[in-house]
Amino acid sequence: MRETTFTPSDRPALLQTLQRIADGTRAEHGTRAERSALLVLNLRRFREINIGYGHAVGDAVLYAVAKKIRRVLRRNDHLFHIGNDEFAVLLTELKSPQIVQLAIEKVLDTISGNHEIAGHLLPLAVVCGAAIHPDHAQDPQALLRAADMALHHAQNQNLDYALYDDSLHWRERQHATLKTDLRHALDNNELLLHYQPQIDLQSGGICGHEALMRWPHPEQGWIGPDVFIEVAEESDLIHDLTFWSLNVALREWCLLSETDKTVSVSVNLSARLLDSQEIVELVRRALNIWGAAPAALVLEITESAVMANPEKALATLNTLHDMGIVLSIDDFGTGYSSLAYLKRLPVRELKIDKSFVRHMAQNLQDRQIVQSVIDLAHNLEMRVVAEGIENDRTLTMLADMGCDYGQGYLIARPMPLPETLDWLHAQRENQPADDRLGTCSSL
Ligand code: G
Ligand code: G
Ligand code: MN
Repeated sequence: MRETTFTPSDRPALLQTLQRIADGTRAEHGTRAERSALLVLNLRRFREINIGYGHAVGDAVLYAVAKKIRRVLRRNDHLFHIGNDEFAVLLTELKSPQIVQLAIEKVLDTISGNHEIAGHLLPLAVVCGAAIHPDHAQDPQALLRAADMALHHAQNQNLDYALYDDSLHWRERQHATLKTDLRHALDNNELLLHYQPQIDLQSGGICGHEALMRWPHPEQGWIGPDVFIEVAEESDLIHDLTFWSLNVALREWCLLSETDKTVSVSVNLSARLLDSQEIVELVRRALNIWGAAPAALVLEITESAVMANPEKALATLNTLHDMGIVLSIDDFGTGYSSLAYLKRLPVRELKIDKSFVRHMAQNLQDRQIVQSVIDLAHNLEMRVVAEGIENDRTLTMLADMGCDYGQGYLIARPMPLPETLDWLHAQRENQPADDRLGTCSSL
């Protein structure tokens, strides 16, 4: 087995070994070929260790990890240090592909946990991607790429490990194409914001609009944000996309709020943006460009985005709150909120997820959950928005239950800007100011 050195120089050695195996398989053509598996391992949070404890401790961690991995390998397996915080393990002469999973679990088990290294107790973990030769790829570069793809998949999906399969290749290609198209769409201003109005359930007045991104793709038709936001989140594109949406929403807010400057515009923020303060700068710049009042802007974040990294999210949200921006927790009830954090968050608004609202008129349990969220929000001095209102009974019920604001297909679907302006105009024409709710419920 090769000695592990801590310079990223073992990649050529890995490729050479893979080549030998590929040649051997070809020589054996016709007989039953032995399988090999390539595992690519990435040490989680190694950067933080290096920054927090210094490079000497970082190196000691790499030595310790290599030693531990080697201890669980068989005599014919190989270990390589192929990058800063990356190792590769080559398992040879596999009797069956099922053994790969057991081997991966053995390697992960030996690393994950607290280890005393260089006088520090350090929590370690690795994430692994694996591909099998010759099943997934024949030549060394392709096999390494397949294992890398599996690793990325595991990292994106928050898994401990992933084994390559053909759908990953397909997904990766789809994503790569979509990413290029999205970049192009952004540069050529082909994206749009649609708006869905929110009404005050007590007075019936219009209180805001949620901006929802839409992408009319030239070949694939309309692509929804649930698809392309994920693509954007895999790179820095999410920053540009967010800056774009903030700018467009604030520019168009001037039109949406023409007759009433207390009307707000809500923009959805990706979870990925809460981990750093960069979003603060984007928001500040957009507000400056359009001279908009911070209080007109509502930023929606999902509860799972906050809970993924509560301390960092809290720091970012506090800064945004101090700027005067209204923060809102979206899809409330679908994540795992810690009430201890909820209490500490500088949040002014809770949005009850539509999955509780849509059927609440027929479902007692949903109704009870909705009432509990309304009470929780009010006790924490937050206002509460019900989304997914689809029928009159739900609208009336929510008003009676003390819910502040409502949004849903009954009131209006998300609409392009011109349609939204027409809708606003029609609302003003048709409704006496004191009877908006009545008219709304007959929409
Ligand atoms: O509008 P639609 O139902 O297709 O939205 C699907 C999901 O995409 C929703 O969860 C919504 O919050 C999210 N979404 C819509 N527009 C944006 C946006 O501009 N940025 C982000 N991050 N998410 C958005
Ligand atoms: O995750 P978020 O709450 O941002 O998602 C908002 C999405 O919910 C909008 O894009 C819209 O398409 C969808 N939506 C809005 N109102 C309704 C509704 O009344 N019923 C349903 N099923 N979906 C709605
Ligand atoms: Mn939303």
